[in-house]
Amino acid sequence: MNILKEKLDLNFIKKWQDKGFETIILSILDRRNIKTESEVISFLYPEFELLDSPFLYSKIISAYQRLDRAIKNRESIIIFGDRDVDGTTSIAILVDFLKRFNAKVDWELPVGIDNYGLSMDKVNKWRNKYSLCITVDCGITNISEIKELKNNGIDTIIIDHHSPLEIIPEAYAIINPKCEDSIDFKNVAASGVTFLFIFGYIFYKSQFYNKNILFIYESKNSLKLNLYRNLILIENVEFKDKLPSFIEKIDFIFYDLNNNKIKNFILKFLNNKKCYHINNFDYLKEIDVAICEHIIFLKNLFNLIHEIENIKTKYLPLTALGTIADIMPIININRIFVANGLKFLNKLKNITELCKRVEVDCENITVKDLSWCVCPLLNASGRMGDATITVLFLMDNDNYNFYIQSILDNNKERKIHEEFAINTFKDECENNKNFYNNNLAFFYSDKIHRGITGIAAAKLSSKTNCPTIVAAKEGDFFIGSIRGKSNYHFVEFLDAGKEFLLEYGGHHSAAGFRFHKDKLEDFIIFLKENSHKLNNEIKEDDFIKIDAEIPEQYLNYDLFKTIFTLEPFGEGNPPPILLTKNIKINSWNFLGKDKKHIKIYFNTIKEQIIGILWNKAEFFNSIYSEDKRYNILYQLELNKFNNQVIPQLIILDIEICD
Ligand SMILES: [Mn+2]
Repeated sequence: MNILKEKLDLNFIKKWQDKGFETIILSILDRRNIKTESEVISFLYPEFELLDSPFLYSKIISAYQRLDRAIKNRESIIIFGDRDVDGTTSIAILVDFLKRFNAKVDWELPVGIDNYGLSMDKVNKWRNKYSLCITVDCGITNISEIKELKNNGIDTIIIDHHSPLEIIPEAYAIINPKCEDSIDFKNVAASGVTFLFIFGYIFYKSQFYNKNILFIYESKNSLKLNLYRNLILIENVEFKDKLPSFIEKIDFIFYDLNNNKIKNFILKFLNNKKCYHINNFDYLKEIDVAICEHIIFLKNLFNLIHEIENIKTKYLPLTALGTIADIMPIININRIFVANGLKFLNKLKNITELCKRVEVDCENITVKDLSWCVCPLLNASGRMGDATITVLFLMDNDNYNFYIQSILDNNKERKIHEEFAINTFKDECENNKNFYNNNLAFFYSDKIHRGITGIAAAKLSSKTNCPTIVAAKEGDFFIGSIRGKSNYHFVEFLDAGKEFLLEYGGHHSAAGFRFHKDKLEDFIIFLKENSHKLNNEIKEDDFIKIDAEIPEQYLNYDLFKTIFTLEPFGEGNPPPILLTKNIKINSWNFLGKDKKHIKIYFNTIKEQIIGILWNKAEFFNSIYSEDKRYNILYQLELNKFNNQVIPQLIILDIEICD
């Protein structure tokens, strides 16, 4: 067992233990480098209030001003998005939201053989019809189309999360974390950027926009004065004997003061201002770190802006879907989107019903349920040619049954195409990857559907055990996807072929591309020359980093409860890898019809716990001996089966303890 157990920072552990946090949770956070007060709190309490202020986006106010003008003058607005889950949820959020403000809004997305992003065809069609265009999940690379829109008298607001090229489009405003120096965390899906956009607009329309708000509270026998403007903490000072100069320009005051003398003094000084007494949230107050006061203040402020609760329930579930589907890491603000989105998901009748149809329980839904069962359904219509139905479904909470039927029909069709593609290639896996030094596989055909290249590549990669490319030839072009496990970024990999790729993009382990049929030879040569970059072989000295060692007496059902407070798990936040030494096996049996897996019953002091060892029956047989004790490396899983939830260990490795 090649493991690495990193040393713990005992000062860190001690500090938070004193505040009542569990040691095991703290060990995991420490080893995952979640250390500062705000990182720890935002991880353990992914509260809505910890979202970035939308006003950190430098062009957002001019975007709001332009949008306001369009709404006021009854201008026709066109919203243009993308056909995948991130694109369709972004459209649904923005269109539904703007309709509440009586905006005159139409929307479109690429259908059929349309390429990703804006096109000159669209631009020409929109002339004389619209005066404002808002792109979501695309736009940042549409330099000439946006210039042409401008020439035609159409302003463009770009809401995107893709990386900009060297040239930035001549848009009216660009809202994109990858174009902002002041935004540290840039790995946000378009649905997340769209949510921040509408959230900021609600604040922009409220009485608190551009106002100076003072938040006064007592902490450790001192008095803290925080100045906020547009949800950004501008200044924070400790009160000694003199009030800070910014006191002169305060518009609103929120206070939490117990000492009457101080209270009277301060409130007298500020007597002509509007004051609100703070309601405390005890679970936060008790922790006693500054970031919790920030959350408490914003909770009180947001209580006065009623629309905020509405947009949370209505749009956070869609934001979560876009975030998960685009494989964003579920850390930082994505964790806030996903944790809260999952919480409100069962409030949306359309999505609840769709989940029901595929036997997913909306009450205890996980990221895995969404990415394995729900996202493929939402993608199916786009893959089969037209994602219009997906957007209509996402926006509709009354007549969703009709849309669900179409979605399920499209999904059926998608599966047929997918199976056809997999059957076409599955017997060639070994030969094919041999051709690329076993570092990758490339399959192409003019008989497969362009919409399923991604799923087919993902499924084939589990047979090839290497990054796998599937491309469909359609007309004069090859359109394809690359999927699979690699330490190398797929977009970076495709970068090397940019001379003949007409289009490419995506994420670390999922990317797509398009090239002209005459370039097939070049593409194959490019793959051969670059395949070594994708070499995944685990080196002898590679080890698995463990998150915590669990002594046998703590390996019980309470441990599951503790560990699952770190949910939602997913990309960027995997279930912790745990180690328990010197444990006894009570009994075991084979699982599966070809006896490839093993189910093990461990005897711990308190409970009998089930462990599953996938695909390693042979290995297990070779080491098992009745009188021995074992060291195990595992993750915890709640196995939902027949309306029962069975806690079990997924065994990653096992060895005899000596
Ligand atoms: Mn996207």
